[in-house]
Amino acid sequence: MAYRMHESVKNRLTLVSYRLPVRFSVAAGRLEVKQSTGGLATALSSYFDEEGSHSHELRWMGVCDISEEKYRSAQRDPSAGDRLNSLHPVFIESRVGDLFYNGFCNSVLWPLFHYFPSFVVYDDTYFAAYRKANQVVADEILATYREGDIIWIHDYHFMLLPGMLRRRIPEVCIGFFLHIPFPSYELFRVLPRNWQREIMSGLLGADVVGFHTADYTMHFRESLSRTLHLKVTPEGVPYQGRTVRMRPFPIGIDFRRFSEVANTSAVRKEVQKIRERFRASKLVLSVDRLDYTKAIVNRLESFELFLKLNPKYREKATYLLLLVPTRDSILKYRENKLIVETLIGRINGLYGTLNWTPIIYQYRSLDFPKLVALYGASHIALITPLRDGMNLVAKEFVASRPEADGVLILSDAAGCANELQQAIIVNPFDRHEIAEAIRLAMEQPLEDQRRRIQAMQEHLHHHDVRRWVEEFLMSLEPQLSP
Ligand code: GDG
Repeated sequence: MAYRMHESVKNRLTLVSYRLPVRFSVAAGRLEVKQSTGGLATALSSYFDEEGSHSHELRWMGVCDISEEKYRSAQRDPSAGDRLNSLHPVFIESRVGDLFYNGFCNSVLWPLFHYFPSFVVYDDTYFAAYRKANQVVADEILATYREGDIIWIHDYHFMLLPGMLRRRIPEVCIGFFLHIPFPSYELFRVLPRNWQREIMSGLLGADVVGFHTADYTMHFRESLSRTLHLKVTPEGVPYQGRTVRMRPFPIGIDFRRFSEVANTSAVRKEVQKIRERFRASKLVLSVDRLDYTKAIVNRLESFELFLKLNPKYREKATYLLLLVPTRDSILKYRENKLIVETLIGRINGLYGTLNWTPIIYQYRSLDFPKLVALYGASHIALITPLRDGMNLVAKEFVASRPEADGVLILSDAAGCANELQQAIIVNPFDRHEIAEAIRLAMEQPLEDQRRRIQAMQEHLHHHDVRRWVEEFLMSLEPQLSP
């Protein structure tokens, strides 16, 4: 991979995230490498895949999808050498890995930080595995550490890691970024006290802790003062002889890539094809992992309410529901899938006609140009999570509109609602408000659409993923030795 780094940062950079930007598998003894989907991998790969200086070294550490034995014994394609060399897979023993990822990460932290405390599963073995997995990654970093390295840790999987590294290398430069919301203390306090304290002191091992929004930063500050009784100043938190800084860094997308791909003749043709196929009706689109935080049931019921209250739009609006498979080894996810699929069947049975299926449902992921074509072909993007750290899909839809038409309906509980204020902003719990927003979007005059989409495009163009990476890395500069 030809990675580029901010010019002023010369030191080697280690990114740490749960997933690597690629997924490995082995077929007929050969190592196969596929691009990962998912918000973080998409955003960071866009930036670091760019051509640029090779004088800086970058490596990306993440948990390997396959066992160490499989990985090491598989044959490699020699032409993939460079790309593979900058990736540093870490191997976690499968039982620990399961309790860590499906257990503590996705059955405790994920539901709690997204305000679903009743979905949290309490199990002491989960936290022990979380600690162990963080330690495995810490050991790997420590074993390969070079003086001056910058370590940029991503997301809720590794909140203990900054503290583990700091204890062993007091002068190490560490940034931490949380991609999901940091909840109000009223939620955080639900965790056993010793877990609260361990997580907080783990995060304080970093020099800079970043969040998507000012609200998440504020919640974190409050939880710090309530759990560790620290004095939080506007500059940061004095802790063990250092000052830990914290602030919002809203993530951007690769705006240029979306707007350019949306303008290619292949994608334009595909858009045309989809529009012709749905000539009689306007398309309402949503793209999500099939996760309960995305409130797909609520959204389907809102679409149904829209059809019920506005009979003139029957056969004139089609909802394209694209759901990406995710975490299906967790019971809550399997239950949610069943509920969603039953509901789709009921609504289609009730309202569908020989000429029209109200909801078209796909449960798979698409390749990038197909996704951009769907963004371009749809009239409305309906993005209504109950909680979402940022939500990149909303930004990608806006970036993929070459004619600056279309309408974005957006939940006020998505981090990006702070930035995309020209969207129709809704309360994701309120089905009536969402149904009414769909009606308004169907009727929004073209000049109004253009004014709103253009303003949002301008914002996204100036606050893209490059700027996000650079601002975060620059915030670490005071910590770097000259
Ligand atoms: C976490 C936070 C935060 C989706 N379907 C396909 C596909 N995607 C890509 C989209 C987008 C990404 O996946 C999803 O991004 P999100 O932001 O919605 O969500 P998470 O993965 O949950 O990420 C989130 C994010 O981190 C970044 O900080 O915004 O709040 O939860 O980029 O394009 N890509 C392709 N085919 C698909 O079918 N190629």
